[in-house]
Parts: sequence; C-alpha cells; structure tokens
Amino acid sequence: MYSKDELQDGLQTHLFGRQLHIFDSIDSTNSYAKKLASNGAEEGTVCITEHQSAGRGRLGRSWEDEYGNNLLLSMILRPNLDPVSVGLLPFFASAGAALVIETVSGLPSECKWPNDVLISGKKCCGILLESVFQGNQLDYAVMGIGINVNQIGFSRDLAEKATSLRRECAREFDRRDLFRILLTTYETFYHDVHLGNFQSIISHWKKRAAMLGREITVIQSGEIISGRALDLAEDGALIVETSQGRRLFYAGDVTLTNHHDIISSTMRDHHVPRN
Ligand code: BT5
Repeated sequence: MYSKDELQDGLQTHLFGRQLHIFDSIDSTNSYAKKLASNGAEEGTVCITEHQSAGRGRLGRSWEDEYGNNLLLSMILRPNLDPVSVGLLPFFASAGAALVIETVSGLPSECKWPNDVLISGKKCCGILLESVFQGNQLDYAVMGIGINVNQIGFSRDLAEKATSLRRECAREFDRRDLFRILLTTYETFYHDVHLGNFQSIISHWKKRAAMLGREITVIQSGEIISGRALDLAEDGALIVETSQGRRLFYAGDVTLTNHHDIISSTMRDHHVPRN
C-alpha cells in the first residue's frame, strides 16, 4: 500500500495532493471523494487506492483494475467557474493525462471524445468527472482518473480495447513517480482553469483528437445521427456536420470508424445547468 510520505516525497505541488486519503481497497475513490467534498473537504484533496471493488465509469459502467498495478485516484476541485466553463473540465482532465502519458512513455497518445486517453488505439486511461452545483454555482467537481500502468492482462471484454503503459513499453513504471508527475502537470494547467482560460488546454486536447475531421455516428436517446466531427464548440460541445446541417452534441454515444477498428465512446455525462 502507498504511504503518505512516499507519495508526498518530492511532490512539488502546493494544492494537489497536500491532503491525501490513502486506501488499500475501496469501492470507488470518486464516491469517497464526493462524500469528503460534500462535507467541506478542501480543494486539491486526493483519494488514492491500490484497488477498487466497484470502480465506476460513466453512465453506470464499471472500471476494472488489477490490485496494485494501476493508478486510481480522485481529486476534489472547487474552481469558481460559470456553468459553461465547468463543462470544459473533462478536457482539462484528459489533456493533462494525455501529456503525462506521453511524457513517461515516450509514445504519442490520443484524446478520444470526450475524455479517454488511448495509446495505439487502445484505452489506457479513463476519466470520470462528476460535478455538483448549488443552484447555478459549482459547489465542487470530483475528477476521477484511472490509468492502466503495470497491468498486463485484461478481462476478455477488454482484451482487445484496453492497454497499459507496461504493455506498450514492455517495462514496468513506478506509480509513485507517475503520481507526482500527474499532480504537478494538473497543478500547472489549473492556473488557467482558475482564470477560466481553457484555450491552451483545448488546444492540447485538439492536437491529439483523432476524431475531429472523421466520419462518426452519434447515438443519442435512441436517435442515430451520422456525420463528420468538425470541431469543439466554445462550450465543449461536439460540432457534427450532418446531411441536415450542423448539430451540436452534449451527450450520447459516439462511434468512430478508425483505421481497422470501430471505437465507441460516450460523451459527457455530467450535467451542466444551462440558463
Ligand atoms: C471511464 O468511463 O472511462 C471512466 C473511468 C474512471 C475510472 C476512475 S478510477 C478512479 C475513479 N474512481 C472511480 O470509481 N472511477 C474513477 P467510460 O467512458 O464509461 O468507460 C467505461 C468502459 O471502459 C467500460 O464499460 C469498459 O468497456 C472500459 N473499461 C473498464 N475498465 C477499463 C480499464 N481498466 N481499461 C480500459 N478500459 C476499461
């Protein structure tokens, strides 16, 4: 199990990871962090575990892990942002993870709508962003990050679509180093988030977004829409050129025909109140 000292030793952040909750096993670090946040835990608090017994993905899906091999953590954020900007937090989460994955692996990473990070077309990192509002004001957001680090084998369902840093690089990684690099990278980006300035974050994301410019299919509330993914709108919506004109998507399932494979992803599922 991680110790507080080894995680904080050499950690150069002032905010992220100064308050640490460390577990050997827990149902979900996101669920725990949400409880902490609703009880007033401070911004930057991090919950980290060796294993989750009920790791959560989006829309009720699950996140698998193998004990002691991956990075599984959640961070509490309390930025003073308008609701539309809160909708951009998933891009902060995934652009930061993509940069870190590239830095430590030396391999190119891909940002897949809205916030998966892939290596060689396979999912290496998943992000679960959960936001809680008081009226129109963000109370807190919990940013959950799962990075497959040293896991080699995956369940049958995931064997074809998941990967890890170790699988891609044929070597083991020190998860403590990765933890420190991840938190430092997020803290650097977070200065911009606080100012509501997402430009550089979005540009990091777009540079790695293979979906843009490609033909995709969106499934939303039973409706199937095909078109070309053009760009992100200022509020993070996906702009799709369809035969009936341009449409903006905030939620739904996206399927992309990518080289040899079909990859499916789910768009943002946290709800941003709109005026
Ligand atoms: C995600 O959801 O990708 C969000 C995953 C977030 C996990 C972190 S770990 C720390 C924190 N605490 C939590 O409880 N959660 C967060 P989604 O886009 O819905 O993708 C879920 C799908 O990814 C599953 O249905 C599987 O198909 C696939 N999947 C599950 N485990 C995986 C893994 N380890 N690697 C790659 N793909 C996986």
